[in-house]
Amino acid sequence: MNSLHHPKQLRTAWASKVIELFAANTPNGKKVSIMLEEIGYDYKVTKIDLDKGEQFNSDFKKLNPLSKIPVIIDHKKNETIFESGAILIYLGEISGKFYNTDDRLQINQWLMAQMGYIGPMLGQHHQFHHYNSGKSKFGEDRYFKISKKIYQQLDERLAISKFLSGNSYTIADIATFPWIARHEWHDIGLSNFKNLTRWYNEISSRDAVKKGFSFMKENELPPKP
Ligand SMILES: N[C@@H](CCC(=O)N[C@@H](CS)C(=O)NCC(=O)O)C(=O)O
Repeated sequence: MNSLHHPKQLRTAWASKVIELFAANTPNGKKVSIMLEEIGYDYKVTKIDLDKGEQFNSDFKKLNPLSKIPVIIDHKKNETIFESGAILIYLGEISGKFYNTDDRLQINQWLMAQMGYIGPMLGQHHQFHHYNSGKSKFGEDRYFKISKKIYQQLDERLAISKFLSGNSYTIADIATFPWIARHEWHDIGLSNFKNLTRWYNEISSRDAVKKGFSFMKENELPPKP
């Protein structure tokens, strides 16, 4: 991380960028870059190299005591926010976009479902199936089964609703999309889930999503179902 004590010349280069995003190229990082693109905010990205353990550096721990990305600093308001769901809510509130006051009960439910269930379970599936296959049959079977169930449940929801929380695209979709975009790792077959695929393709085609998705790797696109 190189951003907490910037040399003067660097500071002026991004001083006009109000939001600073500390992230890595992961689904949780992409949620925030996609949201920042969607609301059209100017932002600066500071990469935290998780493989090198930069999340445990004392400077970063001051921003997030839990040592996890993403974190944002809103330099204009002098606010530091960690936890991707809290960041999306904050950006939704200050921009007035994708977090409609009338729909908040529905949006909050689907956002919390992503934060407490969909993300953590698919994350465990990544650990057992993608990164460490062969090490624990119990872990592999358990999270494969739960991940398939999540695909099924999202497909059923999207059979009766255009987006997760209703008719509008919201921060609940923005939070969930980058996790489904790891479908190639999941080996579940996204294309077998018609409604989830329709939702995924529609979100993938948004310009802001394409831009936010490639925030750390030029031309990286959401993989096709
Ligand atoms: N609930 C947190 C989860 C954040 C999280 O797990 N971030 C991962 C990368 S996607 C991380 O920083 N891992 C580094 C570590 O745990 O050491 C959020 O949504 O912001």
